[in-house]
Amino acid sequence: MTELSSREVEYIRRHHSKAAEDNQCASALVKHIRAPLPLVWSLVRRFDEPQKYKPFVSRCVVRGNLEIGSLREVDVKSGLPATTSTERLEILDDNHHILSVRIIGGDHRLRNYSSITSLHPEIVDGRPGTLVIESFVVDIPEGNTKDETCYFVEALIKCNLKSLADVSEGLTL
Ligand code: A9S
Repeated sequence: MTELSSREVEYIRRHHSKAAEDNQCASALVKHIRAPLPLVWSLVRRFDEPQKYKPFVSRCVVRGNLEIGSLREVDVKSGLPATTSTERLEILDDNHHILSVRIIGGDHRLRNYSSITSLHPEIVDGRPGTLVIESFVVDIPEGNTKDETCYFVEALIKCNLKSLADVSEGLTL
């Protein structure tokens, strides 16, 4: 991962500061997207349709409407070490463009997983762009090391952010 700029470090400190316990791992990933923030946010904010950009999601059902505490049942595609995940909407802030989701169940091994995604406007090559920062905290599963867990989750988030960039940039004229 490239070095973080002081601006990115400041955003992480302000919005993502979550200390990890000894039995947890925590990290943050950054993605610069060549698309305007409102477009990128319109995809990220859809707690009910993560499949709009997440490549591993095959289906998602939300009970009730989009409010803090809403739960979604996410079905993931075959070939992954899980089939379902139950996730709770923790933060959906349309003013500061912050989404936070906590995984509360599922047949996978990510216990006490929570993530925060924040969007920040920037200019890239003289055009409106979006800096996306996604951080997470998760328990280290029994039998795995901190490094293995961090590597596994970071790889998945990198795929999600790459896909978010591809979809957003593909929608940008
Ligand atoms: O979906 C996300 O935003 C992030 C992650 C790490 C999701 C991971 C996942 O959905 C799998 C892709 C199925 C991998 C869950 C909940 C558990 C996994 O093992």
